[in-house]
Amino acid sequence: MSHDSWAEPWKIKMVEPLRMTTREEREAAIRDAGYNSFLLRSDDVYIDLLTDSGTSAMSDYQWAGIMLGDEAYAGSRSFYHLVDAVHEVYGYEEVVPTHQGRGAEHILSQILIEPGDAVPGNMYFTTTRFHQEHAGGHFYDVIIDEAHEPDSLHPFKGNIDLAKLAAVVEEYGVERIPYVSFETNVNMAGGQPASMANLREVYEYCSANGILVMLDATRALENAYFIQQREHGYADTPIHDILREICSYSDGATVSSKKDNLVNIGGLLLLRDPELARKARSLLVAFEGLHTYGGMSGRDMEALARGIEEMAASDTHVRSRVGQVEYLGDGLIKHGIPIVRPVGGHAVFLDARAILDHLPQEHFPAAALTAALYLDAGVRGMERGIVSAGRDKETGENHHPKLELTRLAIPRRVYTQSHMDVTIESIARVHENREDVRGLQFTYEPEELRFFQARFEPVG
Ligand code: PLI
Repeated sequence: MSHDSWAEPWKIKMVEPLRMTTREEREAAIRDAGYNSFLLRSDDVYIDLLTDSGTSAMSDYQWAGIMLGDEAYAGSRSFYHLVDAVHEVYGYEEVVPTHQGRGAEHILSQILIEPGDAVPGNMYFTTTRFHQEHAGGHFYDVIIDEAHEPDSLHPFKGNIDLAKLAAVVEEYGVERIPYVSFETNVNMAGGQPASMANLREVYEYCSANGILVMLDATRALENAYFIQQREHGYADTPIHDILREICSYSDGATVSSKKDNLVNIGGLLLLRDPELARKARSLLVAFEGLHTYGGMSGRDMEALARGIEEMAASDTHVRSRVGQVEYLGDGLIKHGIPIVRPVGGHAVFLDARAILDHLPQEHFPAAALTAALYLDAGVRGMERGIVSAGRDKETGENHHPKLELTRLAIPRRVYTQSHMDVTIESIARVHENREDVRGLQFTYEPEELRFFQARFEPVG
């Protein structure tokens, strides 16, 4: 069946009521949360766009799998179903299950990175860089310059700049580069894809130099969709085949299954080399769980196997998923609100630096905008700017990312078009009154991944 709309290829079978709050209640809630949206109670949130991670609605087929999950400690039938689904959809031979994405990042970093190594990657992700640095590595951003420009309409802002990569290789030598960390649909850049041509070129360069390429395939499905829409020669290729080709240009991948894979918990470390997989499993039993569950229950693995099958079974799912994100983004553009363009795959990113141009970056414009948005109508977003970027491990100075963004991430199969309309109206109101938004300052700054638990107060 073909139609022009991105309309959902599903209907609603069960609903979860939402609590509506008053402005006074929201004022108290955000103050109690130290102006950090991570510290709000979900009962105080109307439309929760904090993250698309672990917030998907599962299908009836997945929920049926929850009842059928095999809870055997070792050799669970659900694990073997998961292995089959990964072989079919991603194509990696070795499947190492983990409790979530950062579990896979931890194991991968520990088996490959030696202190003093360099790990080039296309923009950092918070937990990924944490584990690379925790293992003694030094992260180098080798994404193309356009990724740092909110207004650049480059269709593949997730691409790696080969000259930047070659410069790191030149400086360190191949023996000090355990792998290139290549994220699909780069989260911190605004949900921006890499092109197939770039994936292929990076893999060819690395293979020729004996350097591994490890994908962060957390949102590879959404990347595959953009390749189909934007890259010459892929318009008629099914998503399933594009996804397989993306993975073919890598030696392994980490996956947070809480995104593309349509489950609420789970992760994967996927490899080709059996020896590397042996090392991973050897650490897995200490940090995650036995190699046939890795921190997931049998029912989690059953739902995950089914989620992986379902996401790639037809092109309509991802089209509708990204279609809804684009609907929100296009609505904001129509109201003249500065956002990162092109609209990303999993979220719309408000350009807080442009919207609150009366605030210096030291007063955390993206965090302030996120709090102001919650106050207006109970819509919860997330800071993705200087607070998330944290401090340099060596100098202790704040990183100053060029992108100072408030992210509105859309859970999969959860909200309706009218929820998106309410969100657009609320942001337009906040934008109208943007002069009134005050900056924030820390009252508590955690040492690691500070954005999660930091507390603030208004400046002045
Ligand atoms: O939250 P985890 O541990 O399952 O996955 C960590 C993780 C790894 N890579 C990428 C690209 C992510 O986006 C990611 C988690 N993202 C979160 C929680 C988010 O809100 O975007």
